[in-house]
Amino acid sequence: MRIIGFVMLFILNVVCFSFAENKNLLLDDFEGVISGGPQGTVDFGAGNGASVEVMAETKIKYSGKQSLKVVYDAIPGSYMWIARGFDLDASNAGWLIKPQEINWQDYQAVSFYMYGNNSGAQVAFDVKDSGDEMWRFMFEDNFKGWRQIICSFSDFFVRTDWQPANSDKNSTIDFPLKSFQFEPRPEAKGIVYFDKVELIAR
Ligand SMILES: [Ca+2]
Ligand SMILES: [Ca+2]
Repeated sequence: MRIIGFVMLFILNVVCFSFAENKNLLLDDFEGVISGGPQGTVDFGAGNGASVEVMAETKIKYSGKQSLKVVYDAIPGSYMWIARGFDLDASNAGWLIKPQEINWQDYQAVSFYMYGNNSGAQVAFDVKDSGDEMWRFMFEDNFKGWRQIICSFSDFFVRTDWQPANSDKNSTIDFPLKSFQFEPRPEAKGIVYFDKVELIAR
């Protein structure tokens, strides 16, 4: 009985320990209607001659029923954005959870899955902080198929090429973050897919 009691205690400890560990938090899975415009679910657009279109993709997906397909053409000197989150021009682009309901101190990184096309394109992943300051993480489309891109909060840098007019420009990443956006940087053209955006636990 004593041994059984000891084993039970051991199991209980293991269970408690695993429950005590922080879990990753799903922010966005790009499910449901994918649409643009003021009532849209994605805030996207382009300038200086670039073009971008977004749609739901049900065949090439990482999780759930669909991924976000992005067809883009970034000519030299152009820019674009594909954003989800809060306080955007598209009123239905919010994540699965509100920024103020997240315990940000429990997380060290934001990650997403991209289906690469090995195009060599430089891709920016930006987040907007609570002071409307834009932070950037850069990576390259140098792989084929799905890959998880993990962006540690400490690896983001302040964008120096552009900031919103109301940005606090304090060079501090202020939580809660409000939105994220993808931008294939010029010069590049092709198709990429994004899926499963989550916060990575400490
Ligand atoms: Ca999905
Ligand atoms: Ca800031």
